[in-house]
Amino acid sequence: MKDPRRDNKVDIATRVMSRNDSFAARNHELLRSNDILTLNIISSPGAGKTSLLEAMAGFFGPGLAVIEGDVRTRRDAERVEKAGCKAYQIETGGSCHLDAEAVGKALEHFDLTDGELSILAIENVGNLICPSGYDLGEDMKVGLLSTPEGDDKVLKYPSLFSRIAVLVINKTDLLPMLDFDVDRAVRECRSLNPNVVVFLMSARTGEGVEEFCRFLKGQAELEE
Ligand SMILES: Nc1nc2c(ncn2[C@@H]2O[C@H](COP(=O)(O)OP(=O)(O)OP(=O)(O)O)[C@@H](O)[C@H]2O)c(=O)[nH]1
Ligand SMILES: [Mg+2]
Repeated sequence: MKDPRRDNKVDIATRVMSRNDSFAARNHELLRSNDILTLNIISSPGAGKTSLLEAMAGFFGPGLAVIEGDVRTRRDAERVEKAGCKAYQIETGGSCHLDAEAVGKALEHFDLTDGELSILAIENVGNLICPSGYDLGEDMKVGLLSTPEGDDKVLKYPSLFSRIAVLVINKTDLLPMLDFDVDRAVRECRSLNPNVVVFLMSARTGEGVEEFCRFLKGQAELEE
């Protein structure tokens, strides 16, 4: 028997996603036409997204702009501004992910046309599930996995780890205290996603940050 309630849910979900996709396409076109490489950075809460952005601000300076996504507070935008680059905070008010419409509105707060900006990083709300399904108009999704979370997480959250272009394993300075098996996490990510590019990093000590930034610089130049 047909279940009208179920059909209704499927219909609504399809409409929400196609609405999001049309805003995402608009964002993508706007950013591409201004030669800006855009990253959608996704991880669980506390994996080190903002710490990485603070370190990236030291490398890119005003060539980097950041859109921050959190349920509440401007704390992350304040940290990134203090580190030296322009930031705009989206407070979702409860939603566990950013959507392309909110990012489109946030883009109005930046001058995209002055030629100074080459990289836009969007820090998504800390969550390994919900953000992975929403295209924001980015060129690449960057997934962060921090060592205290455990090396088993990749296959437990395949919707994220199968979609990322780059895997950053952060908090490598803690490896001597943990049983995190880097090879296992990388192998399992490659089993879902053979072309993923991997960086080992400690946003705390700075290890691996420059290598990651040089990779992004290369990507930004390639895309121009
Ligand atoms: N030991 C160590 N600590 C780190 C590293 N990177 C970040 N941290 C610490 O981890 C904690 C969380 O870092 P954040 O950068 O705020 O993490 P986040 O992913 O932005 O967190 P949310 O925005 O809340 O999801 C802070 O206390 C950081 O100092 C690292 O490489 N090594
Ligand atoms: Mg943060």
